[in-house]
Amino acid sequence: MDENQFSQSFKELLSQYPFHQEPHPGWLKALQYPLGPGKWVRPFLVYYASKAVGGRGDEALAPALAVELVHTYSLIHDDLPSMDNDEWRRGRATMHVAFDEATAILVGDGLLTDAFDLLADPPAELYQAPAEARLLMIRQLARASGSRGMVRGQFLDLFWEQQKDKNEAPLPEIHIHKTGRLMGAACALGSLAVGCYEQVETLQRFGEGIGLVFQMVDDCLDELPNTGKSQGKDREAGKLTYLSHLTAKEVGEKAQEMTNDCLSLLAPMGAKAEPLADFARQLVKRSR
Ligand code: GRG
Repeated sequence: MDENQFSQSFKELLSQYPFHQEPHPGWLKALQYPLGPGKWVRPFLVYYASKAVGGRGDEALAPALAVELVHTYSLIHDDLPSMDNDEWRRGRATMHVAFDEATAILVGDGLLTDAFDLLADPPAELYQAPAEARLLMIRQLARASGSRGMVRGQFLDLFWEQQKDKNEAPLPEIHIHKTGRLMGAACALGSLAVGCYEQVETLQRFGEGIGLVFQMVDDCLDELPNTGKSQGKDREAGKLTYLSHLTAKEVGEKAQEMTNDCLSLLAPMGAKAEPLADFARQLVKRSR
């Protein structure tokens, strides 16, 4: 399965979510609203990582959707008035604005929980990984997103936003958890999905590093218009970002340096890992 076929199949799979026979029409509309126009960075990380260890590509579909469900839940909850209070996401009104706060919380809860159902029991038409691989994928994703992963990062982010001396904030720690862990899990899941257990740790480290770079680039993009998100939101909220200490040019240079370190992790994997490496190179240069 090449990347166009993966993209097409992923799109179809996404449109079939939540795979229930007869969901309530209002609930169905709410569940599908936030899933549309993302960039699918994490699903593609799952796909390219699976290819890097010799997979066909189709093994990545269910885990890619699981990671995208967790990511989308995190965006919905992050946008809530009690968190980042954002009204614009993925080029449209945020979930709680388009619907209401209770629906946004419930949809987030639904997406998060369904991600693990999907890994445990993928739809029949998808590749069925062996039980051991499914268990390992569930554990990997749970640890990356739970209290020691992304949620911890979100807590630290909100905690430091309220402190007087934000300069003390451990920025890399916050972002490794908030953004890096899930990208690390995406890469690890790609490897687990095809039953390659030897490269899981390397790919996880690669994904986490790329996640940190992704966040650095995101901090710079926050200042630009037309990214699909609210412009200058982090600065206005008084958040400490990479731009609090460095110029955009310096952040860009640092991001490039860190990308090179991540890419060196892939070198022993040879040509099969080149598309994953290329994808990472594109992420540093992205403009949205
Ligand atoms: C609320 C539990 C909880 C966690 C929130 C991911 C996150 C943690 C908050 C989202 C806000 C944010 C700026 C996070 C940093 C990660 C990031 C850059 C997310 C946006 O990812 P993209 O650009 O989004 O891949 P799309 O919409 O393309 O999927």
